[in-house]
Amino acid sequence: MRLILRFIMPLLCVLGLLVWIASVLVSDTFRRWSERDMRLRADLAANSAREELLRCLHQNDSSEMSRVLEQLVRDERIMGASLCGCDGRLIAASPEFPAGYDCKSVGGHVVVSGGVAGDPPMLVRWTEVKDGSIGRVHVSAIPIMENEQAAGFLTIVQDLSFVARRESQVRFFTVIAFTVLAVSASVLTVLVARLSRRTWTVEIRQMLRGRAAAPPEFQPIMRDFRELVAEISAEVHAGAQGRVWTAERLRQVLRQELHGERVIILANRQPYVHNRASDGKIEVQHPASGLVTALEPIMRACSGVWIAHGSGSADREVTDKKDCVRVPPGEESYTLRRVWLTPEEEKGYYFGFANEGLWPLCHLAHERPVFRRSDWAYYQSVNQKFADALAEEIDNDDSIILVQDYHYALAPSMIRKHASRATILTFWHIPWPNSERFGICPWQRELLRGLLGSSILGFHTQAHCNNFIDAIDRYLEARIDRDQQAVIQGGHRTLIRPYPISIECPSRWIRHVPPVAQCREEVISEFNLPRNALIGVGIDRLDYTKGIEERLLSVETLLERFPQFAGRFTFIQVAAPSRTAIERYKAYGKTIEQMTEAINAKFRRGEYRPVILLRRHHEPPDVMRFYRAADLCYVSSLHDGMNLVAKEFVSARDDERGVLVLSRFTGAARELTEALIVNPYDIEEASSGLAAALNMSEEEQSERMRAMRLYLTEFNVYRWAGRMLTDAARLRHRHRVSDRLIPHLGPGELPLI
Ligand code: ADQ
Repeated sequence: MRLILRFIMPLLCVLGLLVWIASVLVSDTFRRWSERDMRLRADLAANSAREELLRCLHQNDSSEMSRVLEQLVRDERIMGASLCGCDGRLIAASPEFPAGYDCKSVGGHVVVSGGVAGDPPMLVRWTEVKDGSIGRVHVSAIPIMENEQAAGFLTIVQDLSFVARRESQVRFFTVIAFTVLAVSASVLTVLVARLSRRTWTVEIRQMLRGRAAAPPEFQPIMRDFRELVAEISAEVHAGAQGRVWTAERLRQVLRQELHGERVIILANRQPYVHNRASDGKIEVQHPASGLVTALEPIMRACSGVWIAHGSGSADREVTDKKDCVRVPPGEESYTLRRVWLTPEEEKGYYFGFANEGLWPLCHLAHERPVFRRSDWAYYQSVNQKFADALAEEIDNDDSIILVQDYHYALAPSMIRKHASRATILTFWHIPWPNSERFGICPWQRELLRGLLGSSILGFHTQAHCNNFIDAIDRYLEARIDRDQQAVIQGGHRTLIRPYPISIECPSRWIRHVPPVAQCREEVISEFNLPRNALIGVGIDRLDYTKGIEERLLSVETLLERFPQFAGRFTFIQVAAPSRTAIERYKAYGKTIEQMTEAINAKFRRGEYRPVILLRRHHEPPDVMRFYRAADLCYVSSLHDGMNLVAKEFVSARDDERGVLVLSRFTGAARELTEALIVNPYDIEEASSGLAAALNMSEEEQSERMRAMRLYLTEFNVYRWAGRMLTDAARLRHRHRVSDRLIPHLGPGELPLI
C-alpha cells in the first residue's frame, strides 16, 4: 500500500499528464497538416480545371461546364464544386452542391473591391473550415484568372470529417505509444537503480568490513557509518538479551567483549571501611559516597581489584601482607587493596588540593577555591603513589582500569607510562567548570595533561564534556576532533563522553528493609511523631554544595506560608559528617545545627519539632528506611554532578508513593523530569514545591513515581558501566585493527577510521 501511495500513484499522475499533453499536441499538428493539405488539393483541382472552364465560359457552354465540375467531384473528398461570376451569379455547379455555400455568400469574402469606378472587380483567394449540418467541411474559393483579370471564381467544398476520425485514431495510438514508452522507461529506471544500489551496498559493506578502501572524501562518512552500525548492532544485541542491564549482562559484556579481563578500580574512597568500635570489636562501615554507591555493584559483577585509601581505624588489621582484603565481607568476590597515607599526605592531597581546591573550583556554590603549593606537591606525589600501587596490580599490558574522580587527575598519564596499551576509563563524578573558572587553578595545564592519559574520559552530562573540551582549547596545544569528541595530544587520543551515572535498581538493600507501612511506623514511633504526621527527608553528606541551609529555609518558609502544616510536617535531615578536618565543613555543620535550633524554637508546640537533624553516618538499610517512611524527599543541591540520593529515593518507593522535590542544578534533574523541579535559591518557589508535594493526590504521586521508576530500571548503574565498557571494547578492537594495519602507530593513535 505504501509502495502504491509513494511511488506508483505519483508515477501514474505524471504519466497521465504527459500522455494528455502529447495527444493534444499530436492531434493539433495533424489537423493543421490536414487543412493545409485540403487547401493544396483545392488549388490543384482549380489549376487543372482552369483551362477548360475558361474555354466553356468563352463558348458559353453550360453543359460542358457542368461536366468539368462533375469530373472534379469524382475525387471522394470533394463534395461539390461551383463556378460563379465576379458579380456573384452562379454559372454552373456540380450535382448536389452542398447548400450554404452559394455564390452570393462566398462572393462576399472573395470579391474585395472594384478599385476606381468602372474598373473590373478584384478577387482574392478565400478559405474556411466550418462545422455544418453535413459535418466538418473545408471551403476554398479560388479566382479563375485570365490575362490578369478575374473571369469568376471556383468554389470547392471538401469533406473534413475524415480528419476528426484520423485525429481520434492518432490520439489513441499516441496514448498507447506513450504509455508503453513511459512504463518501459520506469521499469528500466527501477531496474538500473536497483542494480546500482545493490552494487553500492556491496561496496559499502566491503568498505565497512575493511575489504575495500573508502575513497578519501568518503572516509569521514564511513567513520560515522561504522559507529552507527556498531551502535545499532550493540542495541540489537542488547535487545536480544532483554532491554534491562543487569549484573549478569555486565559480566557477559566483560566476558564476550573484553575477554574476561580483570577490572582495576582506582578510587580514593574504599567500599568497606573497617573501624574499631568502642566495645573493641571491628565494625564494617559502608561509606556515604555516591561513587561507592555506583561502583560497588559493578565490582561485585566484574571482580578484580579496587585500590583505595585505607582510612579506617582497623583497616590495617584485616589486610594481608600485600595490603589486600577480600570483600564484600561474607560474599568475597573481589579484592580491596589499601594504600596508606601519612597524615601530611592526606591533609595536603585529600583535604587540601582535592577538597579545598578542586571541589569548590568545580561546583558553583560560591565557595572560594584555595590552592596551596604544598598541597599541590602532595597531590602529585599521592597520585604517583596510587599509580605505582596500581602498576603492581597490572598483570598484562592490556588491562582495563577505571580511574575515579577529581582526586586522581594526574594518575591516568602516570599509569599510561607503566602500561602504554592499557584501556584507562576515567570518570569525573563532579561538574567540570567553564574554562574561565577552570583557569583559576594555577596548575590547570598539568591537570589537563594528566587526564589526557585516559582512553576515555567520562562526565555526567554533555555540558561538562563541552566545558572540558573548551578548557583544552584554551589552555593546551592539543588537537580537538569535535566530530568525534576527542582530544589528541602527543599522538594519543582521548574520547570525551557523557555517561550519566545511576544506581542499582532495584537496590540490593531493599531486601534488608521492612515494607513501607512498617518503615513508617518505625520512624513515627522512633521520633515520637503524630500518627498522621507528614514526613520529609533529606539525606546528604554534610556539604555546602548540597544546599542544606537553603533547604531548611524552605521548610521554615513552608510553615510560615502554609500554617496548616505546622504541627504535622516534620523534616528529617540525615547528614553524614564529611571532610570534617576542613574548617569550612566544620562551620557548615555548626550553621546547620543553629538553623535547626532556630526553626524548632520558632515552631515548637509541645512535643512537636519541625526539623530533626541526625548528624551521623547511617548504614544503607537505615537510609532506605527513611526513604520509605517519607511523604517527600527534598534534594536541594546548589550544584551537583548527578546526585544519587534522588535516584535512591525513587528506587526505594516500590509502593509508588512519595514525591521527589529536586533542585534543577543537579544532573539528576535532566533525567527525573517527573520530580517537582525547583530552584533551591528561590526559597518561596521551593516552599511552594514542598506544599505541592504534601498536597499531591495519591494518583498523581503514583503516576510520577511509576514513570521515574521505569526510567531507573532501564537506566541503571549496570547500563552506565556497560556503556563505558562496551565503548572501551570497541576502542580496543580498533587499536588491534590499526596495530595490524599500521604497526608503527602508538597505541592511542588511531588512523581516522
Ligand atoms: P556525592 O557528592 O557523594 O557524590 P550523591 O550522589 O548524592 O553525592 O551520593 C551520596 C551517597 O551517599 C548516596 O548513596 C547516599 O545514600 C549516601 N549518603 C548520603 N548521606 C548519607 C548518610 N547520612 N549516611 C549514609 N549514607 C549517606 C558524587 C557527586 C555526585 C554524583 C556521585 C556519583 O558529587 O553528583 O552523583 O558522586 O557520581
